[in-house]
This record gives sequence, structure tokens and C-alpha cells, in this order.
Amino acid sequence: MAATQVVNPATEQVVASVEPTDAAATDAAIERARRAASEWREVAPGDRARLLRRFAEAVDADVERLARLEVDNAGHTIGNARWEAGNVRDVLHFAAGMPERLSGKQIPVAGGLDVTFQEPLGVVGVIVPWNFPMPIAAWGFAPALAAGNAVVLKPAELTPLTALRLGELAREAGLPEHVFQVLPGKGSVVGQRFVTHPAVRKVVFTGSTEVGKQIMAGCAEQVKRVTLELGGKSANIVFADADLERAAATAPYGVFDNAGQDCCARSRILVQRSVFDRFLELLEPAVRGVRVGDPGAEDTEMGPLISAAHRERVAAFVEPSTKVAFTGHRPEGPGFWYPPTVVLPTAPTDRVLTEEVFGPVVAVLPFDDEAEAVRLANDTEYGLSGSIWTNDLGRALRVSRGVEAGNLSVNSHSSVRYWTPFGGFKQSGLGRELGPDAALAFTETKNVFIATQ
Ligand code: TAP
Repeated sequence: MAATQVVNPATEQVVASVEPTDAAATDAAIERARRAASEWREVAPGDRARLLRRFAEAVDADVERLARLEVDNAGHTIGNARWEAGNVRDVLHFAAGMPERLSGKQIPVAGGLDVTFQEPLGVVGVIVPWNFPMPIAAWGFAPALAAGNAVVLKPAELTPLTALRLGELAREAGLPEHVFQVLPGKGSVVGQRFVTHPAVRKVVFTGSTEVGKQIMAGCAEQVKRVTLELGGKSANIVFADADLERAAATAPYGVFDNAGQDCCARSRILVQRSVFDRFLELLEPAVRGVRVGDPGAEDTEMGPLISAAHRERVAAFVEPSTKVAFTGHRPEGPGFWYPPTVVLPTAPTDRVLTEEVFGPVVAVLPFDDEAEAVRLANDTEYGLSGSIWTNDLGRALRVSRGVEAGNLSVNSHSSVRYWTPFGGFKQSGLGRELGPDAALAFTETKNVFIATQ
């Protein structure tokens, strides 16, 4: 198989060449993982915890290198990339606290003892998209390893470099051979073998809803366990009583962070009609002021899109008939640049309102009252994230309860904290990652009754 040329999306230069794993090599790696899993599950919880802590420390010492790799491979701003590498460290530290806490229960019965065990599944396959290569990988592999599973990890074909480095760091930290293997390659080859190979007992997939449905259907053949983190079309709801200055100043971050290539991007801003014009007036300078450019520069706020093909896809959402309110900066020269773009939809069926753009394009539309805000927010097949801006606590709670989404924030755009659960309603996914129960999702509950009479 021909080597994959890895391209820097800010310069369009090839930065690395990576050998893709073929189907036979994937099978061999899964077989090695199966054998490694049978030993890893027997490692004392305290020793598993210690190894995960050492892995976290190795990542910590490597944050700058990992971040620079991500700048060059994915076009992430250096500030974001450092946060992402730090997130892997934190997720590993948090997971290191899990092996000793994964206890079962003792259930009262007559005539004996009834206990449950949380047993590891065996081999877990983790399939990662290109938009956040490091954190999304860690959200799968860290709790899976903590629970005593072996992991095979497939990074996206476009962004394999940080995952490969994490594989090296795991070995340097002393994780036993083949407990954590990184297999770069195509989804249709490596990813598909995770779905079809019977030794892989669970697939954790993050990516598009379309591919997620195929994965789920494929896993159904063997009743294979699956966690899905899929697309989003989240709403940022701004009520008239909110701190409008703050809501407008932070709205660009809520949607243009990572150039909008974020499943939690608030790509619809719903604004109460009485303050609609005022909000747009405040939003315009904030959008024009987003610093777009060299992702390696310390003060850059937005980098390029991942590829030329993806830029074309994003651009197709802004048709000649689309009413563009205003746009931000777009650098000249090479690089897959697209400017922050604010559009005013003309019909509820506009694609920009119904489909995930996964780029720096946001639609702003008015609503009249709370009920309409909730109805519009829920008028999508997705349900991942969202924000509510109001200074009325009762309203904040009512609207939070009304919006069908897994992760909401009030007067903030924060969606992810590694110690709280993360995942989607409706077609945004199935299952939860992160949070205190993350490792449980990588276990089976076994019940044992011991007769004493
Ligand atoms: P996808 O095209 O779905 O690809 C995601 C991963 O799946 C890649 O590693 C891809 O491999 C692999 N893949 C593709 N086809 C496959 C198949 N038939 N069998 C097994 N694996 C397969 O998504 P993307 O374009 O990379 O990522 C963007 C999408 O991810 C967006 O929709 C976004 O919302 C979603 N996303 C969701 C979340 C959460 S947490 N909900 C987080 C980030 C992203 P290749 O390397 O061959 O492409």
C-alpha cells in the first residue's frame, strides 16, 4: 500500500509520510492485543494505576512536542494544541484513579453470597476523527486501559502523527507490549476490521453520524458493544436579559474555535427578537477581530481548515443566494483558509440551519419567547451541546431541561471537563465518555451466587 502523505493545512507542504496498516497487519495486531489483554487484566489494580500515571507523566514531559506536531499536522493553534496535549495527560491521570475503584457489589440473598464483578471486555478498538486527534483518542483509550482492556487505536488518515507519538510514549512509560497499539490507515480497512473482527469486543467511534450508523449496523452482527460520539448542530440561545456584551464577545469562540471543526460548535445563534439588531451590532466587531493566520504564532485564534476538500464542502453552505451578514479575516497565500462567516438564514429548511457545517460558518436567527427558543434549538436531528445566555436562574433551568442535548452550559461555552460525562442525545451519539463512570463502559457486569447451604 502506498504511504500516506501527511500535509500541513496551513502551508500545504508535506510534513511526513506514514505507512498505512493493511487488513492482514490489522488482524495480526488485534491477535497480539487479544493475548496482551489476557495478561493486562491480571495486573494488580495498583500496578495498572501506576503505569497509567507514568504514561501521564511521559505525556506531560512531551506537551510542547505533541502540541507542535498538532500545529503542523492539523493546523491547530498552538494554544489549543497545548490544551489538547494537556487534556491527554489529565485524562490519563484521572483514569489512573479508576483501577482500584472498579469494584462490584455484594447483594443480599438468602442461602448464600451474591457478588458482582466488573470484568474487562478484552480488546477495544478506538476510531478517531481528524478534528481533535489527541483528546478524542485519550477519552477512549485511557478508561479502557484502566479497566484492564487492551486497545487498538486508529487515528484519522489525515492526522496520524500525535497518535503515533502517544504510542511511543506509552511504551517509554512501561506499558506492556501490545496493550496499546496505534494502527494508522484507512477507515474502510483498519476501522472496518475493528468492526468485523470477533476478538474486538467494543468499538468506540467518534466521527460523522453517517459513518457512525454504518459502524453500529456492522457491530450489530456480533452484538458488539459500541460507543458513538457523532455530529452536532448546537444552539447558542441569547435571551434579552443576558449580558449581551459578554454573549456577543464570546460567541465567536463558541463556534469558530478550531475553525468550527468542533462537534460542539454552536453553529446556530438564536437571539431574542427585541435585542436581535443590537446583538448583531456587537457581534460584528468580535467576528472581524478574530485573529486568523499562522497557527504556530502565540496570538493566533483560528487556523486553517483541515484540507482543500473540506474547505470546498464548507464553502458549499454559503451559496450565492445566502444572505451573508459579515465575515472575518481570510489570510492570503497557501493554506486551506476560510473566513469566520455569519449568515442570516431565509428559510427554516436552509442547509446551514439543518446540517452540520463543521467549519467557521454560523447562522443567526431571531425568536420571540422561551417556548420558541426551545422549539428551534430542538429542531434538529442532533443533540450534543449548546449554550444559554440569561441572568434569570429559573429560565436557565427551564431551558436547560427543555433542550435535548447531552452537554449544556449557561453563560459559558464550556462543553468538556474530563471529570464530567460527555455525549449526545438523538443522532449525536450513544453512550457517554469521560466522567467518574468512564471505565465502567469498558466492563461487563458478572453476577456470581455462592450457595452456603
Ligand atoms: P468520519 O469520516 O466519520 O471519520 C471518522 C473516523 O472514522 C476516521 O478515522 C475514519 O477513517 C474512520 N472511518 C471512516 N469510514 C469508516 C468505516 N467505514 N469503518 C470504520 N471506520 C471508518 O468523520 P470525520 O470527517 O473524520 O470527522 C468529522 C465528524 O466527526 C463530524 O461530523 C463531527 O461532528 C464528528 N465529531 C464528533 C465528535 C463527538 S465527541 N461527538 C467529536 C469530534 C468529531 P479515515 O482516516 O479513513 O477517514
